[in-house]
Amino acid sequence: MTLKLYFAPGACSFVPHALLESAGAPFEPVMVKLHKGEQKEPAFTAINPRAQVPVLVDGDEAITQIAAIVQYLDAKFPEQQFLPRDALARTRVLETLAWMNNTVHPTFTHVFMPFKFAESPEAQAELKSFNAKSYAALLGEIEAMARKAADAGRPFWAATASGRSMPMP
Ligand SMILES: N[C@@H](CCC(=O)N[C@@H](CS)C(=O)NCC(=O)O)C(=O)O
Repeated sequence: MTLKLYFAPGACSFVPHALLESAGAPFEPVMVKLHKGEQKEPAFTAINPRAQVPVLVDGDEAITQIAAIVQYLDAKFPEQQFLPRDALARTRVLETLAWMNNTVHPTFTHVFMPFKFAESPEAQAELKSFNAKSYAALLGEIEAMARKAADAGRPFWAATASGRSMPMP
């Protein structure tokens, strides 16, 4: 059964999208136009009631949340070694992935979609400027991580078996 990935251009769904591409696995990419609100249409909420991409569909199963999808793809394509086999190295990748997913990404969302978190224009403006500062600090942390990896001659964060780096959301 062919895997299906519901994705949106420029969205965090690029993480499993890049993994599927690098695995060379046959999969069907299904584009969801977020700017047109397609994620809220019944055809999509029947697949993910939370109205978000990415969704990986394998047979009758619809899997959401990047951290879960990444671990599923790692189990499904073990030869790709998307995640390290060594327990500590694997945990470090998941630690960074969790932080990107639960801290960096939501901070970014507050900057670019403040209307999701407050109603009044004043509250939205404050959310935007406050989170822009937090986001700049987070980018600084990411830059430091990248520099540390480069100095150690390692690929940025996680390497796949093919030598490519695993992208983070
Ligand atoms: N924690 C979720 C985050 C998913 C998420 O925030 N997806 C965004 C795109 S980056 C989305 O679909 N947003 C729909 C919307 O803005 O209405 C995951 O790991 O999958």
